[in-house]
Amino acid sequence: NIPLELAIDLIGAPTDIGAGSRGASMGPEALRVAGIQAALQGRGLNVSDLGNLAGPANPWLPPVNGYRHLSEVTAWNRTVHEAMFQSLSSGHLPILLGGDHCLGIGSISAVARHCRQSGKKLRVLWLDAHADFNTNALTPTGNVHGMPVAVLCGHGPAELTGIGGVVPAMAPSAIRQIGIRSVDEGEKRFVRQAGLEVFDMRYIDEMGMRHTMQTALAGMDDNTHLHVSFDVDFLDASIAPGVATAIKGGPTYREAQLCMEMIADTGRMGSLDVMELNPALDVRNGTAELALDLIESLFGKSTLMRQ
Ligand code: B3U
Ligand code: MN
Ligand code: MN
Repeated sequence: NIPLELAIDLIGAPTDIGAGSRGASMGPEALRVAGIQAALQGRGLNVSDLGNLAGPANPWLPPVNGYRHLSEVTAWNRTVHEAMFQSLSSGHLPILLGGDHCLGIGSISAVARHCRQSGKKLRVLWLDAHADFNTNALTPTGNVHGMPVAVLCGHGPAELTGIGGVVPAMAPSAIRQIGIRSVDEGEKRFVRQAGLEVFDMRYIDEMGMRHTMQTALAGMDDNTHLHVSFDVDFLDASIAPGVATAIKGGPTYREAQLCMEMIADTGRMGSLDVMELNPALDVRNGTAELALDLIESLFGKSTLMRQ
């Protein structure tokens, strides 16, 4: 379903500036060591590794006004935004190698800007254990990786909500959250108030991954740009230890594979974030290898029987 002449750009964002543990800064290199470029090239795709973006170091300071490292988070997100937007403008499919999930702000604001410019409809799939819908008033930690969805929907500091030039960068109705199982109390109320469409683990348990994905992907057409924001802590903690906040009760290997395969079947994925991979907490790079296995499925590895 993915055209073979498609050019893919790998963009490394080696920072843990929005996280509560150090180590996601090593995520891009772990995915390279796992062989991401060769694996996707082996699928007949034309893959360029654009190397790593640069940004401020992590000063590891306590939150100020409910945000940790706001100026550094802003600098990284501006850089990510420009790199993602440039790749999309060239007609390429960018894969952002995170990096913690605060960088979803820069990434998805760029995708939204590209969609406005090209007249495409935006659909975002947010694969995550967390809703990432905190604000500085609601957050228990001050870590901005718990806030990107709220910021993209216009709730947050002006230096972050304004990164794409239009506030809000996207409407809550453009996003589908899948795999959610750890949401803070105030955050829960805010998710409901905003009307986010959430397919939490209770929903997946009751309805199954197949129905979940059919519903989450419904209503897309040839003019839809599908962005996948894959927080590796989406996966069950027992199969993916290499993340800062591993949460039990997540999708199994088979459920995650089906999720990725059904995304591939749409043929509409135009950009991807792979976030929160933390090699400092991983075991022999196994979580990076698992993430790569699933990324290959996003590009149609397992759909040989369908063409
Ligand atoms: N909701 C918590 C925890 C969290 C969110 N995202 C991650 N952790 N990775 C918070 O800090 O906002
Ligand atoms: Mn996340
Ligand atoms: Mn998460």
